[in-house]
Amino acid sequence: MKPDDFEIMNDVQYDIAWCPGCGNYQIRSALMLALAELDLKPQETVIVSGIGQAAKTPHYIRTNVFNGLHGRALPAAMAIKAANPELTVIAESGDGCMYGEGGNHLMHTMLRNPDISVFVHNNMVYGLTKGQASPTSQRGFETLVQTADRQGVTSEPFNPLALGVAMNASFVARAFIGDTEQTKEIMKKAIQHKGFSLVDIFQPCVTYNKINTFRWFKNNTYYLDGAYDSTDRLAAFEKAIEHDKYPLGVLYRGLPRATFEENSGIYDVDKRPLFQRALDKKKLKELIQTKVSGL
Ligand SMILES: Cc1ncc(C[n+]2csc(CCOP(=O)(O)OP(=O)(O)O)c2C)c(N)n1
Ligand code: SF4
Ligand SMILES: [Mg+2]
Repeated sequence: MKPDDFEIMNDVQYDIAWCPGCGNYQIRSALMLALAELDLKPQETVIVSGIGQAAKTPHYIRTNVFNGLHGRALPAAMAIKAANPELTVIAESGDGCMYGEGGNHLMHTMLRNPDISVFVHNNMVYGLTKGQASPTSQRGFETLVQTADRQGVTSEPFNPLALGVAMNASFVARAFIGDTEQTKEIMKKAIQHKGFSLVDIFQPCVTYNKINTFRWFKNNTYYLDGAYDSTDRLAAFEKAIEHDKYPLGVLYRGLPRATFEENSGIYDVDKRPLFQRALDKKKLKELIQTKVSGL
């Protein structure tokens, strides 16, 4: 496949509603490249999102799309994968959507280990709603709500990678979209990984975050070197809490384990995806009646 096979503008023409210079453009490009290089077909790929600037990404890529409520991408992504394991399922949203409103879903999805990839556009701000602090905003970050006279944001920033390692998420990585090539490579590894994968992607919001700019991310990140052992969980935790400079690359890979789809029992006997099976209405009715009468 070629990246152009994922170009939605070949089918429909509309404006992309992101500011000029927004990091989301490169994330879109990196993802289209990753999908093409993995030879995935648009019709076999689903991108699921919530609400926000980042969550618009699937609208601008030619694949299947499910756009859920704010913070609710992951239950939908998990259900889609369970109903049709043949699909490649990617959930994509912002730091506010995945780590704030959707934080509880993130935690439990990590534990359940569905074979999906989660790409979080982390610009350390709520972009869509015009610049409020997000869970990953840094201490001292000033907004119209977290004002200068109150020293801006006063709480500790949410650490998605430390959470991932603590929850034994099966793949935990960080990328910086100033480097499209490396981001694409990390995305490919995440998609190919069997089980849940989280990639936190540093992405500047040029309009509402004048602190964490392209230059800031470049000066405050470094790549893990070839000697780093991503299967060492304690080393991964140490890397996850580094903040003098933030490490980029695959921080952690857990031991191979069963996915949510495998554990659910749906495919123990019948290997066909759920959507190919005829619905047994009588059985369903009986099941509902048992549940209702048990209330
Ligand atoms: C239940 C609910 N709460 C709040 C909102 C308002 N809202 C929409 S997007 C958003 C934050 C988006 O921030 P983020 O996920 O970081 O995405 P970004 O725009 O920065 O890419 C909020 C609070 C909403 N749509 N629904
Ligand atoms: S407000 Fe920020 S995140 Fe949203 S499109 Fe503009 S630069 Fe991008
Ligand atoms: Mg954001």
